[in-house]
Amino acid sequence: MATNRTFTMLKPDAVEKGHIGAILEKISASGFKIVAMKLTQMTKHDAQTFYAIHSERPFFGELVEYMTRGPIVAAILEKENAVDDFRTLIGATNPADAADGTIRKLFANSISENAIHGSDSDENAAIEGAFHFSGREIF
Ligand code: IDP
Ligand code: MG
Repeated sequence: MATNRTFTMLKPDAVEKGHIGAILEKISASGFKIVAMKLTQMTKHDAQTFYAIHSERPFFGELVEYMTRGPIVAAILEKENAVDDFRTLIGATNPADAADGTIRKLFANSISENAIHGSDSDENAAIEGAFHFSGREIF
């Protein structure tokens, strides 16, 4: 069943380059309401847990280093068909393959440092949102 929420992180490369404002503007202009948001920094344990599904992949160590090297913006977003529409808005994992106008096409440099995260299913949106936010912060 489709829900109306997804979870996102503006990743360390996007924050380092000063793109928080421009990316949030694009998210808002695309019809997403920000339900919860914070600037935070993931610990190594956080990143290993969040990306546990990729733990056997050759890039896992690089991914954990990248995601912990500086602040991120974590947010929960609301919109009809949120998960699928947000994946469309951010574009393909590799910015070289991302469609024109997508956030990764505009703000990402490489498949590893690709500016932004978007949940890939309703189930993962709920898990990832709960990972970063307590119920008190959301409601
Ligand atoms: P997604 O973020 O588009 O859902 P995933 O395949 O779930 O892509 O990968 C999670 C993250 O791991 C990517 O966003 C990217 O930061 C990193 N990553 C994915 N594939 C590679 C790769 O081949 N080399 C290096 N980093 C990668
Ligand atoms: Mg993914």
